[in-house]
Amino acid sequence: MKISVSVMCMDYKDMGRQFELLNDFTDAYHWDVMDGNYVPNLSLNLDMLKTLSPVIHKPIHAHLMVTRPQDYVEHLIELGVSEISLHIDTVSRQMFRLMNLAEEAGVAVGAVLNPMETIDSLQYVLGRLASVTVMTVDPGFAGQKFIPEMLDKIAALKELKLKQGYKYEIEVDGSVNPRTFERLMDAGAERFVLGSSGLFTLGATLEEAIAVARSFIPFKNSSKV
Ligand code: S6P
Ligand code: MG
Repeated sequence: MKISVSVMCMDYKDMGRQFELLNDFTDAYHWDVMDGNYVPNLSLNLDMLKTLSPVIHKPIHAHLMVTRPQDYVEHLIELGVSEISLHIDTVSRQMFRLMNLAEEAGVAVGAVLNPMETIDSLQYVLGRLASVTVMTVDPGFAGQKFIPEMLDKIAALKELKLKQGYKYEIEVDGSVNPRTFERLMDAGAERFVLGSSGLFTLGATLEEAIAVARSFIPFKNSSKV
């Protein structure tokens, strides 16, 4: 069970100090890249990643919400990310090429399923993937409404994983918060992306928000802060 904090939801005025606090809390950072084309929004870019890497002391998972992931993969490898997650509808003609590139550089590869997409399309890569991300909101924005139908998709991924002995971690992204956490965990989610509703809006300060998050995340409530 792991937590991945969504960097896109941080307070951009105060990032250095926030990373200091979050380094003790999170298992990884979730780095959303949006190109304004695949989704109608722009988010974190690669220059920001380069500037901030000295204060980031946990693995970085890049979530590519871009029309041309092939323009990003090599740069992300150079910038030292640990995992790159690709939306399956952007890689149907290049999944294996991009996966080989990343894996040969020692970078893990994940696949992301939008709410309307099914597990079947991953049939030929499930055995190689380090993670499968189930989007529990449509991609593009923080602060959206949870899509409960995704609980069945998570459960099906968990069943398949156990049956076939696959190694992928089941990640959930979108509206992961005190209202949804238990249902997601019961369905089989293993890695939880915490953004605005699951962390940053939970307290008046980030210290307070982390304390609240620790109280509802069963495997995080024993440590400090
Ligand atoms: C959404 C993006 C997510 C958000 C996160 C926001 O397109 O991929 O990673 O940053 O879901 O969290 P919340 O609690 O506002 O939904
Ligand atoms: Mg994301």
